[in-house]
Amino acid sequence: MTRVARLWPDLGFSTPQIMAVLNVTPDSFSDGGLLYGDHVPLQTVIDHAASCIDAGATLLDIGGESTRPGALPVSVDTELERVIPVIDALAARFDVVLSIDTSTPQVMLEAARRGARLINDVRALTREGALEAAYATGLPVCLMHMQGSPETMQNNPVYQDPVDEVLDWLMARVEVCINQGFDRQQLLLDPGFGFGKTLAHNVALFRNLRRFLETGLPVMVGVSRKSMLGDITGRPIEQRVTASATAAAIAAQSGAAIVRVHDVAETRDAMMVMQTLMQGTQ
Ligand code: 7PJ
Repeated sequence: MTRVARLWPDLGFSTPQIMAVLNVTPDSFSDGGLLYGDHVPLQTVIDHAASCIDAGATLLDIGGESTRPGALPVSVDTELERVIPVIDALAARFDVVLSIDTSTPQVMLEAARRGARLINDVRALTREGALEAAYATGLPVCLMHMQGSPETMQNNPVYQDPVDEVLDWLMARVEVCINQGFDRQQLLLDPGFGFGKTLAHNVALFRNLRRFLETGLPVMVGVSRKSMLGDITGRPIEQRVTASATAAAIAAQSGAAIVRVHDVAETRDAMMVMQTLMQGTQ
């Protein structure tokens, strides 16, 4: 409980927060593994983190297991080798919230020990031992929805009603967490854009963010550079910055507590303009 208190007063959520993505995988879909520690010195990661913080990020999301469509799981040791040096380096230098993007119990425990203050799990604590490990850390957890697994999730995802189904599934996970002993205030929800969803499913979820907000839990949105934005604009990944900033600003304006992005400066500008010009218009 004390660690929950450490997180939320820092951030408040009175205004939407920007979470910068720091991938330390060799096969991240969006940046081609730009920050992979095996090829790139730790200093490069530190410099990138510093520039994200300068640009307005208040959370950094550190992930060592790629979840791109088609990606295969990595070993626990590989994941630890990728993320722990980065967490150590960033925790020693920066006072922002470090988030560990993992589904692996051992990584949750070790990252928490090294100073991570949020667990971001695209599998919503379904991996064996993850629920117990996350609970043991005392940290807040973002529960994300995914249909299927990264290997196969984009092979013809099907829903009767994506909004009802994603929300029901997430609320069932909330229930499991609460039965485990979690405080409701430790939990965040994320519809999981692009994780086993067609463009139509993603659009339906985005247009109905309100339904997720009605749970009273903070909502995280990650659409940065994703293929749904490629589907809308016809642009390849490296040309999706404007689309990403626009979508993040709309998510923030719609009530998202955290937007998870690659392009922090552009997102901040879009959010500020949207916030200023639309204040009181809804
Ligand atoms: C998300 C994520 C997301 C949360 C990734 C990518 C793919 N975590 N991790 N939400 N996406 N909570 O960076 O595009 O949407 S990995």
